[in-house]
Amino acid sequence: MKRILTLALVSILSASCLAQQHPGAEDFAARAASEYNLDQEEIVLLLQDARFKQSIVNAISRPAEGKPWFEYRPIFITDKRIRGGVDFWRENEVLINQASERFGVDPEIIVAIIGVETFYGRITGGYRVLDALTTLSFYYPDTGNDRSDFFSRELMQFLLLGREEGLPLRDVTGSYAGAMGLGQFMPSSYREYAVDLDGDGRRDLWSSMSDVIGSVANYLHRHGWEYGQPVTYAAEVSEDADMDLVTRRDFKPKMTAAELAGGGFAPRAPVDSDMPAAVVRLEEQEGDSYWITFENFYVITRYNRSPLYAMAVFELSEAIREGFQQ
Ligand SMILES: [Ca+2]
Repeated sequence: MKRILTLALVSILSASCLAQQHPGAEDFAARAASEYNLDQEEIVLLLQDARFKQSIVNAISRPAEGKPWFEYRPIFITDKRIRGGVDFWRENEVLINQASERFGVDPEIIVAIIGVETFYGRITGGYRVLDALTTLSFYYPDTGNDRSDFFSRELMQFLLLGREEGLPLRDVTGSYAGAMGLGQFMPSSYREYAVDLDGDGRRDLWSSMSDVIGSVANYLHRHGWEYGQPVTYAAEVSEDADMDLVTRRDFKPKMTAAELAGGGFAPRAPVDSDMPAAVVRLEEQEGDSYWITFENFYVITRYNRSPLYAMAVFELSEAIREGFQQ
């Protein structure tokens, strides 16, 4: 009996020794209470259980999207990931068809997003989301682009998600940035776009394949996916092309295909001349390649802002579709 008491005491003591006070956490908890009617005391205790992780700071300081295209592409466009996508599609064909029809999103894009995000659920991230969002809210590294406000908002959304979905906030795991489940939804996206497609009353982005596939499709649908429309075509670039037309940040098409052709960037496949389009440059091993991108390309960048990401999803989707149709 005495031994058990001693053990209990030791574990209480070590728990309290481990309790961390994060800079700004008190204010955050007060805001959670005043703005969202969350229990302030509970949030304080929850945040004391959150751990600062140097590995998360390191990971956010060197994202894969900082690489040139020719180094980024081989991470995602592999035979294994293509075959995995074909298998995933075959295994979930009924659900994928359902989601594709209901939300008007091409099936190969749903498959490719899940493939790029988590290798079809094989790698969903081993960080506690609580640790990830706390670290990035209160200890964001000096990278010249302070995103701590973004992560602080996501931390708040995570708390609200816990209340709404009954998620065990101390146990939920995800990526180093706090993205969750097979489709890697950030808390705000989870709240806004996840769907309960299997109708069991919960939106489960880990173990309900129906909810996972439906949620990815709904996300793309809500951001404006156009079924059956092209994502991007390679561009033929004339010698006197106007390089100021190349898009660097916002991939929302602002010109027409005809205007871009007039500026020296012609798509290598026929498109309507009034089709909204943009031009994207990718860094190849030798020189650059140029791509005419359309609304659907922009929609993929709503999932991840990087044009490299959108191009990887597109290329993977094409390869998977070919494999699936064989
Ligand atoms: Ca469900």
